[in-house]
Amino acid sequence: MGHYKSNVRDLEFNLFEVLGIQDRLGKGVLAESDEDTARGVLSELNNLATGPLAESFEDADRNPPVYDPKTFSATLPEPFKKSYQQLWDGEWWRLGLTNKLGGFGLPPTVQWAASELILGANPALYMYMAGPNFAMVVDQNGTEEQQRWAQLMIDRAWGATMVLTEPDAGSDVGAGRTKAVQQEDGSWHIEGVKRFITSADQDMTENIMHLVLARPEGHGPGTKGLSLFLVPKYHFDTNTGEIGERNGAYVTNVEHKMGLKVSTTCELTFGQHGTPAKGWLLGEVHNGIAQMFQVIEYARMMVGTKAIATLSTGYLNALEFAKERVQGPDLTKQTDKSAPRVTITHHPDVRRSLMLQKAYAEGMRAVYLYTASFQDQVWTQEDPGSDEESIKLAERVNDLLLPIVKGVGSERATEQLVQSLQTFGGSGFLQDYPIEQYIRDSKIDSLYEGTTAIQSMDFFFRKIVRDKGQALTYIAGEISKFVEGGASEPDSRLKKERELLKQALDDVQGMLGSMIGNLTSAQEDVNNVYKVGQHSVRFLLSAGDLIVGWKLLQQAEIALGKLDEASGKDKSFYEGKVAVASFFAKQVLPELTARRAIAEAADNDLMEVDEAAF
Ligand code: ST9
Ligand code: FAD
Repeated sequence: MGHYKSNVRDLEFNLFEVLGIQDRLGKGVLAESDEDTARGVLSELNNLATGPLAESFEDADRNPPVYDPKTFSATLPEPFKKSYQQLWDGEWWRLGLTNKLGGFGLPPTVQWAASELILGANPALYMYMAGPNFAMVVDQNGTEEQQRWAQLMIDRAWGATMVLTEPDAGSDVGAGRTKAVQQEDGSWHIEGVKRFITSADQDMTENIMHLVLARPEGHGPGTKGLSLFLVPKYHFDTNTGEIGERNGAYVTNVEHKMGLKVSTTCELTFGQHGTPAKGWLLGEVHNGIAQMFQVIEYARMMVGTKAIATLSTGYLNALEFAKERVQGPDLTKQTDKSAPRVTITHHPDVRRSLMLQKAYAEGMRAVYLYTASFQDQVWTQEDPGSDEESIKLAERVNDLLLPIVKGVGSERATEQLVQSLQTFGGSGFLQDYPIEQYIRDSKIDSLYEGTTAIQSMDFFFRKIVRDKGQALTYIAGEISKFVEGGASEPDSRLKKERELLKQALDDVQGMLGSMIGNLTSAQEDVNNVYKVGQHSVRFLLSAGDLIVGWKLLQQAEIALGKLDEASGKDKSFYEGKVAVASFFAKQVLPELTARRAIAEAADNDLMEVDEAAF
């Protein structure tokens, strides 16, 4: 058995029993797909993921890529390349594409559910497969000529990268100094050094298209002065895609990392080795940061899904171990030294930890698929009763939820994977089990694509304040509807849990109220904005807990409706849904009241502490 334990049952529960996506299939751009197609995709990909894709996961960690400074090239381990070839040959790169570019005609909900399987089995494979998806952004923004290049990127299976970060420009992308100088033929010469660029070299594809942010000479400071350039590793015949001369973009280092080692993280140097690094302005318009954010939004969703996928397999591995591991007597018999020894699943603390792992794994899965359901509306441009307004709202809600998927997903995964390891006891510390690699491989998820602090500020300042609370009001309204839904059934099994959810909603709204108050008062005393900054991550995580609690309860309600008819594995599955929702409502949501009190008592003492006193 490979390391990867998928949860197709839960993916299908979300898609077909909670979100009802089958009603969306078979129409418009989804005309070619139905429920069987979607289930078939998950089943086929699950076989590939748990088998050939997972197979090279451990080997690629122990035998990471080798960089040769003489040729500026990175060589990947053979077993990993074999897995990649199988993924490519299965044409899974079509999954995220529009019909026009050869996609399968499946909506984002199914695309992301399927992506979870690849990301859980061997995430770097997915990242190396960025070419077709990045080509879609080139197609959407490019000139007619560049749209042809996009097709070549797909047809010839090229790799692709997103190139923003520099040594002095990480979170602060606008500090980038890489410059672009226009040439007489309309192309540009890129000059500068980028760092930490994922997949910037590998030996699996004949070419790599770098999507690079650089500042044209004379353009202003900050992100708005940046433009997006297409910079291929090799020049190519623009009709056939035939590879030509080497372009002057060279990988000058590959980093040695804590985890995710098979994913090359490269220093990429432009125009400093005797060959100019030629680039072409995307769409011939200077709108780089907005164009790059089309890639970033996709990548943030991907990173959150990756983290959640890893947490899920971490939890399922821990659960399997716990069911077998016998240690100590039942707590009720602790004074009886001859009492029979029990499996650790009998110990209350192990149960607490496993149930919390399950809550975040399944709760965050529900959140990312709920987020994808808004992407479905945008993708299909149609929904029952939808009009331009509701599509705009779907865009806003998707935008609001992205920092939760990415920021909360990665933070909770990191935290709970440590608990998965704890379930194994000392064995978890060994490389005999996959958890230590999961922890190392997924820690990056709270760092790249915008750290958690950046996600929290995006959530508060852009997705709530700048949005004038429109998307948030929609979500709060949906939660309230769910809470009130219980009023007609006063004896409902979830009565207490609904009340706890209502309190959690009040608490998150209270936190937000105090933060908005501090932001408003910053007009008189600018230092008050520090009070917002001190609590923005706490607020993001709390909003995440609220939405996880809500989604778990919604699932529990559906499960309760099915329990009477269910038997065998299904019965256990639905009972698990009710148990986890109730546990989370009772053991996690009440913490929000304390977090609200902390945010409401915000002061600036922290900001006055002398740096030397830290
Ligand atoms: C990185 C890559 O870390 C890691 C992994 C790579 C993996 C690659 C592969 C992944 C794909 C794989 C695909 C495989 C497919 C397989 C298919 C099979 C299934 N939303 O607030 P302002 C824009 S890369 C949208 O003033 P500052 C907007 O245009 C490095 N747009 O910002 C805005 O203008 P306006 C990642 C947004 O103060 C403009 O920016 N690095 C958003 O100038 C300026 O906005 C980072 O993520 C948004 N949320 O700059 C950097 N926000 O306002 C993190 C901004 O007029 N830092 N815009 O609309 C930040 O995000 C900063 O907040 C900042 C600040 C740079 C935006
Ligand atoms: P910094 O920005 O220096 O942040 C340091 C700390 O300060 C963080 O905790 C951060 O949260 C905090 N901080 C910074 N600014 C603020 C602020 N304004 N408010 C509050 N806190 C703040 N980049 C690419 O362009 N393409 C890639 O493909 C890519 N892949 C990567 C792969 C790996 C393995 C790694 C490690 C990085 C990759 N990156 C890539 C870069 C990545 O996106 C950055 O590392 C990330 O954006 C953070 O930037 P930084 O490392 O410079 O940290």
